[in-house]
Amino acid sequence: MNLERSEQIFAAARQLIPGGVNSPVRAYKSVGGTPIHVARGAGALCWDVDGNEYVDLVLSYGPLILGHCDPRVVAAIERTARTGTAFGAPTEGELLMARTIAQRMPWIEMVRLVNSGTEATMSALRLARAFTGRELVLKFDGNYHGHGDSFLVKAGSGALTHGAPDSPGVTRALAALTLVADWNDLASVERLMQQHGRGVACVIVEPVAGNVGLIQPAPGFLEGLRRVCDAHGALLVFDEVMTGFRVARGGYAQICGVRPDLVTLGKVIGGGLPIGAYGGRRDVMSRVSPAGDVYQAGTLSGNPLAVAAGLATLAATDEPGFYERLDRAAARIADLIAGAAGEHGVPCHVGRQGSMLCPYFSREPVRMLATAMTSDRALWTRWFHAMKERGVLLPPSPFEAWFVSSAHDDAAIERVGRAARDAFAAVTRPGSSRASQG
Ligand code: HOZ
Repeated sequence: MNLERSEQIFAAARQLIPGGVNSPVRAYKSVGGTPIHVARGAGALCWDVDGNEYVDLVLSYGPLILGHCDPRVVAAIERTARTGTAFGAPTEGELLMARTIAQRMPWIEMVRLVNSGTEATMSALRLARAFTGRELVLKFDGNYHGHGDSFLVKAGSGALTHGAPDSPGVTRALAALTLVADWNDLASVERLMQQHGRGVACVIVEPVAGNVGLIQPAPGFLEGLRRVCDAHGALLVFDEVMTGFRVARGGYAQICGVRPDLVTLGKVIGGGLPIGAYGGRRDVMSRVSPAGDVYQAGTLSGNPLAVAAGLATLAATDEPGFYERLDRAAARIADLIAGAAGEHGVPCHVGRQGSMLCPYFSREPVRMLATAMTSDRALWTRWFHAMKERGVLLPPSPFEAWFVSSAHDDAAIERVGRAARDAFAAVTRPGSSRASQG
């Protein structure tokens, strides 16, 4: 496939931008080859600067639940841009967004808009520390809560992909305040809480693990976290930056029925523009400045364009049957991938929650990080390139979830299925390994 223009841009970008990318998950460092440079997207498709067309299952890592350039979102952005892009003063849109979030997630009684998921989790942690008067945070191995210092300890996503789950630059003193338990293993949490519970401000968790591929919580795991937090006086924070308004109208908390004290959001609520939010119990959120004393601020927080794009996106997800249709589309993709793998003798389990999914090339179903790591990474890498060559764009890591949008129609889904069959055939053909590496 011709990637000449992408290669030229990438070569120049590497001189000016670390690794040539503005977020490590976009790099092809762990899979080899040149990241495609995208020229444009429409619906389920995108095109690179060399004119290659792809069915897009990256979808900006989650925000684009309606696909690229949904006309309702584009119209909202255009309309809003004509009235001004930022004011440093409150706008009515922010109230509408807060109301929309609180209506769909009634456990969010107050909410503060920020600019990214990272900001949301950092701010939630500061608030939990202030509210409880405690300093420790308990997180899970392989969960990723953005790049705040306290969370870059045994982190997933790009940190795991690129082999730096504990980032240099995080001070030892701060890292010592982060306890790490095994996700989906309540006993590991109970052990840590028995020892340190009186000092733990909050337990923060991805209710569905989406940064080590895609793993569903075991029955009772999240309920158990609620119980343990209550027993030790710690707050329970659900990081729903990925799952919020994506896996259900009310995020994963709606599905599991566990009521978190705080929730962090991002991605879908901005419809593809930068945004984040944290919210939850009124007594806790009332501590946020200027209502309370916990300082947190932002020049572009609640940005009118991001809010308009997010509101238009959320309104579209209100159509009857929206999430059911999305679920069916993702289920079909999961079936096609698993079926194609089976036809070619590749052991494969597809983790899926609604429109987020990830195939593991492993013999056992994946329940936690340790089993995710048993997925055949070398085979996955070859298959990733084979899929790209057949016009399907996947995240360049076996530890990133794929995303499906409402624009992924039957034609796009069947293209993914055909590509998967051909790609498995190519990578399992004797002597294929060199040919299919990008
Ligand atoms: N939060 C995203 C999913 N792992 C990653 C996005 C990024 O780091 O650029």
